[in-house]
Amino acid sequence: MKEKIDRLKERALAAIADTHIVKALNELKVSFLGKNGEITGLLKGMKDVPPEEKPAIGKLVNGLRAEIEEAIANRERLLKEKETAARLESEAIDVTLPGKAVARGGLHPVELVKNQLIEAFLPFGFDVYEGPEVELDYYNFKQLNIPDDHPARDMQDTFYITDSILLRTQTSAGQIRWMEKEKPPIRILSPGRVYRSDYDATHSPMFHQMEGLVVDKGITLCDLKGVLEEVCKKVFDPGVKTRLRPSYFPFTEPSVEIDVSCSECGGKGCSLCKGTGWIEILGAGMVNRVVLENCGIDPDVYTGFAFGVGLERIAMLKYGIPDIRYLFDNDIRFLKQF
Ligand code: 2U9
Repeated sequence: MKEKIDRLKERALAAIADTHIVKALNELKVSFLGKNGEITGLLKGMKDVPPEEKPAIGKLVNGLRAEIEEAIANRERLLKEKETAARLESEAIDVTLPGKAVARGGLHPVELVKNQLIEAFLPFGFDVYEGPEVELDYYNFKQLNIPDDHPARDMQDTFYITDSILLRTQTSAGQIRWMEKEKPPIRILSPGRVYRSDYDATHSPMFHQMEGLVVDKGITLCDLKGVLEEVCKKVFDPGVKTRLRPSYFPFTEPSVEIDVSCSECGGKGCSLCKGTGWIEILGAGMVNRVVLENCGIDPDVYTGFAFGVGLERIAMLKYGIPDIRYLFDNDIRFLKQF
């Protein structure tokens, strides 16, 4: 029996020392110390030991059990330490590595121009109102005094949805809605998308406009000139010069076009201003009394001025963009420059 105990001791300690994973160690634990394990087997064999040897052999078996338990516990601690060290090493993060930069978005040049214009107009007390893009012929043309035979009403120029519903060609359609609801004094800015059947380097079937409308007692062309000159100085350059040229729009009377002095040549004449020294920026005028009447506003009591500007055109001039289509290609190399 003593020999058996010695052999088991040798085998168990060698097996424990040779185990490299905790799971295998647990299996050894069961096979030596478990209910059906080898130590239990030895204890069962005690019945064959002569009675006088039983105390000494019992002591040896219990001593062996304690020794195996201790060896397993020591080995388990060692293996767990090794496993933890290996896991920490494999999961190690090098905090000195450079981080991944988060790409920052930016505003589209048309959005930039829109915001610059809104900011320039706000001190004059304008509200911002964006009307619907799908409009009635009634608001887009009829109420704006655009006659039935006007070329803009042609199917070639306007996107019709039905005979009386269309994609708005100007944001003034929304301003008519506002004028029908609100009483003067009125001061609104209407930025938004408009649609015209046009496509080349300076025209896109969808583009953005900012239109504005002021209606109150005693509004004159001087107010129009003063406000728009101030805005041009803010948006372009404090030293910019402006001039008004006579023009024609059905919804304004008189109508003007406003030019700013060419920033490229300072007014001497260059390819940008086509040798004139001036660049056309916006259209404007005193609101036609027919339009005021259409909206239930008495033109003998109230007068107003209105203006319209194409945002893509301003963005192209400000940032030197040669073709309007760059603005809609969404090429990140282009957009990143703003
Ligand atoms: C109401 C009455 C009149 C808005 C105006 C213009 C002149 C104009 C063009 C500029 C470039 C359109 O985008 S563009 O092609 N606009 O020239 N717009 S006056 O007149 C109004 C607006 C609202 C009730």
